Amino acid sequence: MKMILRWFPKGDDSVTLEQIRQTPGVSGVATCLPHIPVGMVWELDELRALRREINDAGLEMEVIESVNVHEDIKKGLPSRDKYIQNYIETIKHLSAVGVKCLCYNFMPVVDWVRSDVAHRLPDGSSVMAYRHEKVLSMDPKRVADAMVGKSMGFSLPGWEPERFAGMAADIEFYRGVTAKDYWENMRYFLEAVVPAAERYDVKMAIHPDDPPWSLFGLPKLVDGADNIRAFLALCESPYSGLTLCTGSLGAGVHNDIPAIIHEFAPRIHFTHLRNLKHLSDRDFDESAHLSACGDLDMFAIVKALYDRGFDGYIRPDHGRMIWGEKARPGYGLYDRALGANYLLGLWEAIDKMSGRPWVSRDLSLAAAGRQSR
Ligand code: DNO
Repeated sequence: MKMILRWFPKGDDSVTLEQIRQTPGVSGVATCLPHIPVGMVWELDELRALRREINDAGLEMEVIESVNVHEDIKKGLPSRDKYIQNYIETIKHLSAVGVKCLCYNFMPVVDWVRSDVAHRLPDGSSVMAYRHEKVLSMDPKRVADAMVGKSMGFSLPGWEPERFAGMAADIEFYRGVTAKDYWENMRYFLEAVVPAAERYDVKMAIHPDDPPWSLFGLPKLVDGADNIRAFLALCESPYSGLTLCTGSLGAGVHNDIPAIIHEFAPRIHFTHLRNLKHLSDRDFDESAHLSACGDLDMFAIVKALYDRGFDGYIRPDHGRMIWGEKARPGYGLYDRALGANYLLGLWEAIDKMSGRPWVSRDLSLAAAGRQSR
């Protein structure tokens, strides 16, 4: 298992690589090239420069989050083949710079959705929040404006401005797309891309839909155990796997995350661990990582990963904004660093009590790797 943190390059992050390196137990970052328009090839020289910057800071770049999937692929348009070829070329380049895991999603038009990205809690911290009726009362453009408007001047991953122009027309387009068509478009993409992922040894890890229910009449794909099972059956290769995002799946009160881990463990390559507190079945506030702060039992989640021999990547997901920090919503330093060390503490305790400790070996290897650079 490797603990990593998400980091945004090109000066678009308040958190520095040096701060990440000083966070105990963190060996690398999940990163991206956000300025490259969706559908275009990520060129090798840019990737090499990014890796150099990260390695020079003593960190690894083994995970990319995300290479977004062009809407024409999700829509199944004839132009999709050109974008699929570009996606494959990007995978080849990622492999050449040592990337091992690629997180992506297949959500149509909009990525994750919140009604508020800076909801104040009584203790003065702020979190991202979701109020179902409020989201339903707005069109996606207004949701986007509300989210981006409170994002402290940082870009929001998945809410790139390039999406906004075509949003209304895209949503209209999907009115004519059945769930069956959408699954077929997904299959077409996987059948083309996964052989390349195998060839270049890059594990694909689809991110669940967030929240895990349909919005604005759009199709949903990865929202719980049944659809995860159906998704993984579309392409049996271990290179077509999952990003297990506890916050996304956990927003669905029907989802039993430890059971999902037990069932799909060999296909889980990346995990986003965070907690949330429901106000109703469809309303929630994100919360601090601790089990006591939300509805998810983080001990049971980490234990399930441990028991199934998880050896992929974990990152603490969205933290609260605390201690006066000004950062991209969900991606400040302080609460994610607390989260990382809480999760590592759980892992170490479970590990030591198991009688077959791995953690000391993993962490000392990570430390040794850094010293040798
Ligand atoms: C939000 C993130 C998502 C995620 C993508 C993966 O904070 O969890 O934007 O990165 O859905 O493709």
